[in-house]
Amino acid sequence: MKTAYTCFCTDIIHAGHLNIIEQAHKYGRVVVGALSDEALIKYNKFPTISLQERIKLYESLEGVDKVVVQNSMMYDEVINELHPDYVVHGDNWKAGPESAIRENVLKCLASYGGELIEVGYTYNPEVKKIDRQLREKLAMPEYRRKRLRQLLEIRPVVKAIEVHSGLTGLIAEKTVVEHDGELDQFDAMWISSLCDSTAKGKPDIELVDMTSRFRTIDDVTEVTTKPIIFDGDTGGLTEHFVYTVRTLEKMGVSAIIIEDKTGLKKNSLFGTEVEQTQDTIENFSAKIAAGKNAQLTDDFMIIARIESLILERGMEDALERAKAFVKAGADGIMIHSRKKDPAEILEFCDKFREEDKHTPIVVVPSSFNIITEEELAEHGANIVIYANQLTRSAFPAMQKTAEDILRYHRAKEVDDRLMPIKNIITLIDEL
Ligand code: SPV
Ligand code: MG
Repeated sequence: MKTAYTCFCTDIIHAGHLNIIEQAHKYGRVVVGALSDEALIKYNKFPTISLQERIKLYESLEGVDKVVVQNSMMYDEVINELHPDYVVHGDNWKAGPESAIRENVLKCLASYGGELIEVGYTYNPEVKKIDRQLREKLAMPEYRRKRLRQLLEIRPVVKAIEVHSGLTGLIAEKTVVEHDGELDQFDAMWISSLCDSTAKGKPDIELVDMTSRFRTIDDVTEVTTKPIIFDGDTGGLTEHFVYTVRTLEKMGVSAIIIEDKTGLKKNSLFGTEVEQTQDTIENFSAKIAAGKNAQLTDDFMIIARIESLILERGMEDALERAKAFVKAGADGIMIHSRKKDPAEILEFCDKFREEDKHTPIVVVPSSFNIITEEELAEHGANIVIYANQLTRSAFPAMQKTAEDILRYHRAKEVDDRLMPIKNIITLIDEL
């Protein structure tokens, strides 16, 4: 009896999957691979049911003989183990980053004479509707909010990128690349106060009020499903902060990061060039505790950001604060630096981890951009935020286009570097 293998990465079975099983059944006994949580996430699909539930779901389908776990989106391991005579897949993976998976399957099968069977992908209105329902479920506040904590359990390092609008949200949501034989994508979004303010043409001094910041969150949540980490600046007055926590929770935001500064906040990357005042440990601990007391769910995280290295107050001060803020209830610590050399960040991570093995550490490698996510994770960092790169890449591109149109009195000269309108439209979902 020959074996036909197919891999599923879905929480809901629709006609398309049933068709693949039916086709596979014509070739032999059907083995279905259930993609592991970690592999699913890398593939830009977040599970809404557990792996065990997915296995049970696939086992219950008529025509399925066996279900195995596939631990990587690439097929090497599973094909080496099963040596299926056939791999059956929908024909919707010939273009885009998924074509790397197809290439991988073809290479594995060629090594022993296995065959790839491609089945016309069913994309009828019912399938479309189920796809949409799954996305909508992920976009709902109760699912989105807990997703950051789930990712911290699953991912070796959670990668967040700055967003400040629906469009940048879509870039964070949809960008997937094939690299080193793997697909990769961002896990979360960072609503930076710097970039949110910059997008509104305002300085990053807590001038853009919370109502306006919430409006940005609305624009982002409207078109995305990934979890949000909100840059809450100083958190403002404690009496106001508790309301901010409640609102963010309701909106489905996963975490707020507040920094231990007081008075007129300026962007940290100015360091000691501008006057900035660090809050006392007592005051800031009280703010954290009040926020934790106000939140309604266990999902939401309040992360304390320590400015001691930015303000050149020393490593000991940073570590003392970290310890105190965790004691006050902080769910994570963000340590920031504006040095190009990551040494002080790594020293902080190593020393903090000597005493605290679990509290998540967040880092923002804008200045110390030489270091990789993997190296940061080796020193105990759990979340890496790319805090401003989308804004910083868009701004000079727009400026140059404006200058060149003025220079040439027409737009022809700039056209080569513009995205065709058709491509912009493909980014935006139509219902
Ligand atoms: C932001 O992105 O707004 C931040 C990070 O707070 S930084 O600009 O590096 O201070
Ligand atoms: Mg900020």
